[in-house]
Amino acid sequence: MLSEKIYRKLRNVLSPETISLQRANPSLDQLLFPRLAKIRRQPTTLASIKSLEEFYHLNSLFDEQACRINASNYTEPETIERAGLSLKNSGIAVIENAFTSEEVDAYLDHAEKIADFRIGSDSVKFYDYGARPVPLIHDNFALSKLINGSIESLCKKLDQNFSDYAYLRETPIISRTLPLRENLSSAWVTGWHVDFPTEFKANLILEDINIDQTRMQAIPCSNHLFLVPGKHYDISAKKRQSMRIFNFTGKKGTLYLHRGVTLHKNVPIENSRRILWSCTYTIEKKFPKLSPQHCENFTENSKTKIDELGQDDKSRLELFLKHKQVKPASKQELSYVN
Ligand SMILES: O=C(O)CCC(=O)C(=O)O
Ligand SMILES: [Fe+2]
Repeated sequence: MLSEKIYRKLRNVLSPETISLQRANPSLDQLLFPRLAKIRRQPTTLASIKSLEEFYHLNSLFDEQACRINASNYTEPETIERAGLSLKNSGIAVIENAFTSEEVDAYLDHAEKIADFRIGSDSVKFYDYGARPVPLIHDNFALSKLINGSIESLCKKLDQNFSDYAYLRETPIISRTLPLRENLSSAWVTGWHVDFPTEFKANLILEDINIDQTRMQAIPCSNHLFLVPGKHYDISAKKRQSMRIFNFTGKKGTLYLHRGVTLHKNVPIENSRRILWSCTYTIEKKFPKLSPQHCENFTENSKTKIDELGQDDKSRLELFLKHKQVKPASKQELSYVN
């Protein structure tokens, strides 16, 4: 027990929780975080891990056109193919006009009633998720082909034998972000970080986001680096100027995706509110992050809809439908870094 403690202390000295990206040592980190290194070697988690120099080069070649895909210009399979490719190359993808304004309004209507979520409410939390999840019966986003198709397309590109699913890992939420002076200090997400390596996040913009508003940023092609979840990677102002940084802006109905291995952060603008539908997906069933209460809420009144789903969509919902049999993962199990 003691040796474990000492090891962690030593590891923290060698690989601090806050480190400049330029000083990150991926080779050493692969030795210090063997569990993470093993997961990153899975074919669907990465293609190959690149050095910082190789990454800077890829980043300089980043093509914003390939990343912002206007769904109105393509068939659905074409959009999915492009999004899968963009996720592979740069770790991010944006699908404009993924959903119509009417579809978004219909969802918000239910959200106001069911989640007791009022866009204009004056909660002081940085993130506010409303009182309860909106059931699947009113949610046409969670199982949309644009999301699971794009993730599964990426996985097939990384591993031609891939035949699994993009499972919903958590209950979809409406996430309202409202940076205020008094909640900024607790907002860990405002530092550059990566999420779980096998996780994918889908966000749907429910209210237009402009460049001068609270938004997410990501570093294109950082998915090729070996970065450790739970750390903050500082990037100096000077370095930022020479790097391509992507801003997740867009009109209502724009969908954006990022891989857990992609470096990203929130850019908080005081008093500038952002409203998203948001959900995480996983390609492995091992790590559901579900509360039994949220599973009940999400599947409430939705039996007919679930019964009518095809077998593939039923599988994508498996973690919810079988949640009573699934033992919730412990904090330790949920961490990839131990
Ligand atoms: O709020 C944001 O823009 C960043 C959120 C984030 O870190 C995430 O979705 O993983
Ligand atoms: Fe994150």
